[in-house]
Amino acid sequence: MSENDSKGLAGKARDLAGEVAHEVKAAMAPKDLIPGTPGSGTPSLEEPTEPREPLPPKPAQHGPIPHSPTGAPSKDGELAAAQQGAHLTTATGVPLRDTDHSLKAGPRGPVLLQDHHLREKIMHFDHERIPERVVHARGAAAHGVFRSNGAASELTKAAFLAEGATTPVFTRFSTVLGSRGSADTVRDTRGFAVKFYTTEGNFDLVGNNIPVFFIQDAIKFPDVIHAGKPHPDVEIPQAQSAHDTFWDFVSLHTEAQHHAMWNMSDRGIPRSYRMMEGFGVHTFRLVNGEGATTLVKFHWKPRLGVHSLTWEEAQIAAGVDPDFHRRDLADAIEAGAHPEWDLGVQVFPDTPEQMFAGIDLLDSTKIIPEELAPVQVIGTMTLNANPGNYFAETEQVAFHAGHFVPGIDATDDPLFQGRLFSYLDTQLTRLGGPNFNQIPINRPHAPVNDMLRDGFHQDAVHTGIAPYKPNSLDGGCPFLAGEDMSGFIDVPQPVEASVKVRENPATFDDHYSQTRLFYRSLTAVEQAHVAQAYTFELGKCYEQAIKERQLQALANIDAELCATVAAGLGLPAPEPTIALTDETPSPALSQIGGTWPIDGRLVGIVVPDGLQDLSDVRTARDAIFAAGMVPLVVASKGGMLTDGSGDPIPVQRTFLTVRSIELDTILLAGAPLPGLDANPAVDAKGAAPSVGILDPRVALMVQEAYRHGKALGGWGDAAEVLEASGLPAAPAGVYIGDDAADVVANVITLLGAHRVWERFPA
Ligand code: HDE
Repeated sequence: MSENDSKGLAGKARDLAGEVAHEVKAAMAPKDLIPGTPGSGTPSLEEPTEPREPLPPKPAQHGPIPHSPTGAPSKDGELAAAQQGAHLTTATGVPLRDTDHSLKAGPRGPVLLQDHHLREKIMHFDHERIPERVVHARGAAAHGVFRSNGAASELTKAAFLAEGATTPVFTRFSTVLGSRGSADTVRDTRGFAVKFYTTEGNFDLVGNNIPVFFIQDAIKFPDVIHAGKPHPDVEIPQAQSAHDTFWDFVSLHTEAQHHAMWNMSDRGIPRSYRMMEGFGVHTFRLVNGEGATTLVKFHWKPRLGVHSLTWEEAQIAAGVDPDFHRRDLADAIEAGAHPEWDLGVQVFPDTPEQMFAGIDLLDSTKIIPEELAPVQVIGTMTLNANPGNYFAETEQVAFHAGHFVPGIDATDDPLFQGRLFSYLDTQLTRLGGPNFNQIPINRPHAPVNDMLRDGFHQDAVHTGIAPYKPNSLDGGCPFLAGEDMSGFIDVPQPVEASVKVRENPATFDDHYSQTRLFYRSLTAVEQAHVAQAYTFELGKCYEQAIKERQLQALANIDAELCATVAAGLGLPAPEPTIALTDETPSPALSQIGGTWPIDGRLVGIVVPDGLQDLSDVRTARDAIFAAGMVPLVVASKGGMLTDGSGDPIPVQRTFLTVRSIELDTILLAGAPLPGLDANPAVDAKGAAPSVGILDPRVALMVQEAYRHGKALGGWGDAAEVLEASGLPAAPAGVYIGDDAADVVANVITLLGAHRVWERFPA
C-alpha cells in the first residue's frame, strides 16, 4: 500500500471515529445512560472488513493528561500515546498480512524458527505482567480535580492549597491483603492514595480508610503483612484476616488492637469506594510563607457519607461480583454521579513535645477525636473520569509517601519515616528501574530539570553535557531555586540531644484506651456487627491458644464485647489484666444517624412478564434518572419490554443474572411468575418451593434485600411478592403505593439513611 493510500485510510478512519464518538455521545445523553458497556461504540455482528482507528474513549474516560517525560505539556495530544494507523504491524511498524497462522513447512509441517512475527508476539505476551504490589495489589482508580478553598493558605505555602487553585488528581483505592485478582468486598483496610499534579511538582497523599495503623514503627511492617497474607505453605486464605497467623500476631503485638477493631467494624467492609473516609494517618508538618510550622492530620470526608455493606452482602458479592467496588466506581462516574470528598485538616500547634490533649501525635495507632480538634475543610476533590487503560494508569501509578511539595513535610513518626524509604524502593522491582516517574501517569505537570540520567526505560532525551553541579560547561544549569521561587525547604527542626536506641517512647505503650474509645463510640447495631466479626474471624482460627489470647485482649477493651465473642466461641471470658479507663465516646466515629445524597445508587425495577401497561415502569425509570440514580430493569429474560405504546424498555438484568447485593433498593412492578429458566425445587438461588407461583429468584432477592435492611417499594401486585417471600406484615422501610413516582420519592427518602436501621435488632 502506498503512503498516500494509508494516509487516506487513516484520515478516513479518524473521521469515522469522530462521527462514532459524536453519535455515541448523542445517544448517551445522561438521562438514559446505563453504565457498563465495554466500549464507546456498538460492534457489528460480522467480523468487520473495513479498517478504522480505535474508537475514542467513552465520554467518561480519559488517559493521563499528556505531558513529556520531563513535564512539558504534550503538543500532539492524547493520540501520541495510543496506537496509530488502521493496519496491524510488528512492534517496529512493519505492516503484517497474517497473524493467525505460524510460518510452517507446509500446512501440516513443523513451525519454522524464522517466524519473527510469532517470536515477537509470543515474547511480548510472555512478559505482559509486572510484579503486583506487595501490598495494595488489588485496586481501582479515577481521574479528577482538586479545588482548594484557600483555608489552608495561612498554614502552608503549597501553591495547590492557595485560594481558588485547581489541580488535576489521580486517585487509587485498594484493598491491602489480597492479590491483584482477589475480591473487592473482603474484610480489610482500604488504601486511599491521591496524586496531586501541582504546579510545584507531584504531592502524593498515600492514606487509608482507617485513621490508625497496626504498628508504630515501620520495622514491623513485614511482620504484620506476613501475618495477614495467606499461610506460606498452602497459600490459604486469600485476602482474609480470618486465620491463625493474623490473630496470632495481633494478639501478641497488642499495639495492633486498635486497627484490628476498626477492621472488625463496618469500616472493614465499605459499601463503595465513594462512601469511605480517607486519612493521612500520620501527623504532617505544614510550613507557611513566613516559615511558621503547624502539625496537621489529613482527612477526606465523602459527600455521600460513610456507608458499609452487611457481612452477608460482602460475602455474597465476593462470589457474585468480585469486582463490586471497582464496578461501582467506574459505573458511577460513567453515569455522571461524580464522587466528591472534602479534604480537611485537624490542626495542632507544633510544640517540642508534639502532643495534643495528652495524645502523642507521633504515634500512628492513635487518633485525635474530632470533638477535640475539628476537621477544617481546605478543598474538595471530584473524581470525574475513568482511566482509559487499566495497566497504563491504575497498575503503573507509583505513589510515594515522600512526594512532598514546598509547604508540606514529614514528622518524626517512626512509621512515616520508614515509608519515606519504602515507596521508592518498591518501584524499582515493580516498575523495572529508576525511571518510573517518566511513565505517563506518573509524569509531573511541572517542568522537570533533574540531573538523574540514563537507567532502564529512559524516555527523556536529555540535552547538555554536564549533568552535575557545579558546572560551567552547561552554563551552570540547572540553577537552584532562588528567593524568588518557592523551593522545597527542609524545615529546620531541633532534634533533642539523645542516645541511639532501639526503643519507643513510653507514650506508645497504651494499646487499649483508644480501642475502647472507638468501640464505645459506636451505636448498638454497629457494636453488634463488631462482636459478630470477631466471633467469625476467631471462629475460623484452628488454635485455641490464639483465640484465648485474643479474648484476653478483648477483656482489656470491653467486658461485654469479650463475653459475647467468648460465648460464640464456646470459651470462658477472661478478666481484664488492666484497669479499664472511662473513655468519652466520639460520636463522629459512628456511621449511623444522618441522611446523605443518593447519587449513583442502583435501583432494581422488577417487571413481571407480559405486563400490559408499562407506563408505571417508565415513570419510575424517569424519576430514578432525575434523582441522579441508575435504574436497572430486571425481568425473566433479556431483550426489550414492550406494551404497544411508548419506547421499548431495555432489560439490564434477568432473574438468573441479578442478585440482591448489586441493588441498593428494589421496586416491584408486580408479582412475576416463575421464568422459563426457574426451577423452584433445585435452583440453588431459589427460595422454598412453598412460595408457589412467585419466581423463586425474585423471592430470594426480596428476602435478602429485606434482611440487609434495604428499602423496598412497589405497586400493582407488589404486596403479594412481600407476602409470598415471607416478609412480616407491615414491614419497616417498605413502601407500596399506587403511583410509581410517589413510590420512588418515598424510597429515596429511605435510601438517604442508607439502611432501614429499625430492622436490625439492637
Ligand atoms: Fe504502604 N506501601 N507502607 N501504607 N501503602 C505500599 O508501595 C509501606 C502504610 C498505602 O494505590 C507499597 O507502591 C511500609 C500506611 C497505600 O499504589 C509499599 C509501611 C499507610 C498503598 C508500602 C506502610 C499506607 C501503599 C506497596 C510501614 C496509610 C497503595 C506498593 C511503614 C497511611 C498505593 C507500593 C497505591 C503501598 C510500604 C504503611 C498506605 C511496599 C513500609 C501507614 C494506600 O512501598
